[in-house]
Amino acid sequence: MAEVVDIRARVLAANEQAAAKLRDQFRAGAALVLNLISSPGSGKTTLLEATVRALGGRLRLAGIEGDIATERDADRLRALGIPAVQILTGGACHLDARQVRKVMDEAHFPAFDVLFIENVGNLICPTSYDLGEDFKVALLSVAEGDDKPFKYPAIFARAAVTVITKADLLPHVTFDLDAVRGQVAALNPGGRLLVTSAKTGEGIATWCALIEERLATKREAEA
Ligand SMILES: Nc1nc2c(ncn2[C@@H]2O[C@H](COP(=O)(O)OP(=O)(O)OP(=O)(O)O)[C@@H](O)[C@H]2O)c(=O)[nH]1
Ligand SMILES: [Mg+2]
Repeated sequence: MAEVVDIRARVLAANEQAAAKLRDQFRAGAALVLNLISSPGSGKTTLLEATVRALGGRLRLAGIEGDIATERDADRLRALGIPAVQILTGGACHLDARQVRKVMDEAHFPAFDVLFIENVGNLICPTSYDLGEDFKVALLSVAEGDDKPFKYPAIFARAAVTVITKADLLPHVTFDLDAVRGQVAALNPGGRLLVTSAKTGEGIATWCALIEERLATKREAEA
């Protein structure tokens, strides 16, 4: 058991080193980087599609998509005209910083203002792996149940922003939004919570404004 813990600690330490290098690289490029984490099907790629439609004309956006199989998500972003690279993890349930560095170093990745890294869909493994991002974004769709923040506390405690998705479905599902607000506030008092629907457009302008504000703040801090 002690050996397992030791190996895990070493893997995470190596990841931290790679993430620190990535963070330096992103800072040098004056770019903002978001790491999106949620269960499969919560609406990560759909939110990114809405974001590209809203912000693509103003900012240079790019995507890295993590999945077990298929290029589907990267294809969806490329179809909207932004550069996107698919990382296939070969079964692993999360992206790691080394994989992101490989994309940055080898793919002749074009310069960007904002990079969205969509992690492999689940609320558990991606939480521990720093990808050099500025902040993590946890997504929770209203169809998943209003008990999830307390059941998966690590991600909701670490994500600077929680995005509730599919708000258009609220009339059709049992989901106590106030209860979720309370759980997220308890786990992460400094965090933001946004309510969105990619279908109706609710909350998308607020989400895009948050991205623009965080990018401006980062650039001012580095200037
Ligand atoms: N009603 C409704 N459906 C949505 C919304 N956003 C996404 N969906 C649907 O939810 C399903 C999953 O959306 P995706 O964006 O592919 O989810 P994802 O989190 O990227 O999924 P993985 O990459 O597989 O983890 C699709 O059928 C979307 O059309 C929304 O705001 N409202
Ligand atoms: Mg997706």
